[in-house]
Amino acid sequence: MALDSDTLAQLCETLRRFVDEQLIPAEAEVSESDAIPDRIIQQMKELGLFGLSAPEEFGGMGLNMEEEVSVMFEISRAAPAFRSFFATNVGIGMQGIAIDGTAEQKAKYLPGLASGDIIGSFALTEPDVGSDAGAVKTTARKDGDHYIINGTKRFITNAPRAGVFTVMARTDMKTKGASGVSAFAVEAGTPGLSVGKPEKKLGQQGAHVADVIFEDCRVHESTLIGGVEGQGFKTAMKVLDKGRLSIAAASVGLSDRMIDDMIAYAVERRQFGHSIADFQLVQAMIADSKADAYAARCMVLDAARRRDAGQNVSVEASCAKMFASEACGRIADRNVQIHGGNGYIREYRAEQLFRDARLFRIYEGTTQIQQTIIAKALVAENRKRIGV
Ligand code: COS
Repeated sequence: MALDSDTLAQLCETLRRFVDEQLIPAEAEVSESDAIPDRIIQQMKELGLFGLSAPEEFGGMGLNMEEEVSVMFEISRAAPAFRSFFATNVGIGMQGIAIDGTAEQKAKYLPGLASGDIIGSFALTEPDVGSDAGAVKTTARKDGDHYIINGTKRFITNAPRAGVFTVMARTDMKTKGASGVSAFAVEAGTPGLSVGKPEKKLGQQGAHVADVIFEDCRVHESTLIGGVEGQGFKTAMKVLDKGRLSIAAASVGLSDRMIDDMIAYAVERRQFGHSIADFQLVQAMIADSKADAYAARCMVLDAARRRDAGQNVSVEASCAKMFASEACGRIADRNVQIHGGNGYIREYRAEQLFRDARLFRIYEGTTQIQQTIIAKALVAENRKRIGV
């Protein structure tokens, strides 16, 4: 462990106060204005949130996975747009460089990513390439000691503010599959790289996604992550194994928050001469939510500990992401239900969190992709064992 248990407990306590005193009160403002206020971004930097997972030698906190998910449980009690603002630097926008980058690439980008002075984005998805991530159509053709990138990346979180993109592009045009894909660290402002308008979304206002367009974008071969062609898909999958645990932890944090909200409302709200918290049908929704959130928390912690112990956790990360995000969706729905008519009204947060939570079941791999990963791995393991 990078932190002793007292220091981790203190960090979590500080973040709990930050969430309760700063983030939750700002949710309505963020949702209405579709922007995170500068004062909050500054506080996030001061708290070290951008560098939670970056190695200490590059200015980060160097948290292991168990510590990182513990922090995510706390911070994710606030509306997910806040987490989204710094989480690409902790996860998918930074890990490609941190896991597979060359020493020069790490030295160049990790300090800025850890401090939050550079925002990192992960550019895998394309208009025609979503779940089938190995089918990347964006190309990077070798031209002397440069590559020329062409293609469009879609739904790229934090693209409008990114300083560096981890871009998956095909370097081997002879294969359509995953083995022909390479990863590049491409800086914003490189000629030929442009960012589209932020999309209007169902929820998570304040978190921005946009297209990233490459038109004859010329990058030096030193931008090839790890310096080896054909490794980009594997880099992306390693990044996503970790990212999925983080989304699972975010789902747990938001679940806990909504359980607090539903209980607070149920205790306060009176019908038929009683607080509705006294009615067993309402209690059933509270109890089911607690059991869902508790199970999800246990899964996330177990998978995180296994990862810290050096195990391959692709299956466990997918199980945790699938269960925790689906559980969060159920809890978001019950939260609206317990709030009754008020649950459908913007003034109460249940409506917003219901919309916000929906994305957890889609990004960083849909529930159906997690099912595929889990089943494929188990079937392959069985075949190997019996030798067929
Ligand atoms: N870690 C390291 N390597 C991995 C890996 C992982 N978690 N998962 C797969 N690989 C490797 C495989 O071992 C294989 O290597 P070899 O060719 O050397 O055997 C290679 O990558 C291709 O793997 P596979 O054949 O399983 O790839 P598929 O094309 O079948 O794709 C899925 C697998 C569907 C799981 C993948 O495309 C995926 O995760 N899709 C969802 C993408 C996603 O989450 N998008 C969200 C947007 S990003 S925010």
